[in-house]
Amino acid sequence: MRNIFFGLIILILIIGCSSSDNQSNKTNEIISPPPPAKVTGDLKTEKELSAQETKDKGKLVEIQMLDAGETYTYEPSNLTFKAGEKITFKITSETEFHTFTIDELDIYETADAGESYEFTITFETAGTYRLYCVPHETLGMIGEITIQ
Ligand SMILES: [Cu+2]
Repeated sequence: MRNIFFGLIILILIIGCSSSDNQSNKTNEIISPPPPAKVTGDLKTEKELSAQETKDKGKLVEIQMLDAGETYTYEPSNLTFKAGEKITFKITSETEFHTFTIDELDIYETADAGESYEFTITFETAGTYRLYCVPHETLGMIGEITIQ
């Protein structure tokens, strides 16, 4: 009699546990929201702002300013854009200070060793512009930006 009683209780426990497991799994599947990209309200506002900023920055173009092995180059060094196109450049210096200089457009931007710097330019006038690095121009650190 006792054995039957305990057996019943164990059976009830097993059924109870498994059914509650099923239920919780189902519930999780239904109401589990996608993980939020950012958790707090403040950060969400920041995210919205940065999305707006990104929109206003136009197209992102990354340029590596390389200097390893005494070879000084922009990568890429030749770029073509359309007149009126807004470009945000992200320049990154490898291990030395470099500049992103275009005399005709009065552009002089710099990045310290190992650092990146972002700036936005809207190219208004078609033409071919000579890009160079002030300290490394004579070492061949030059490029060309063509605006069509
Ligand atoms: Cu340089």
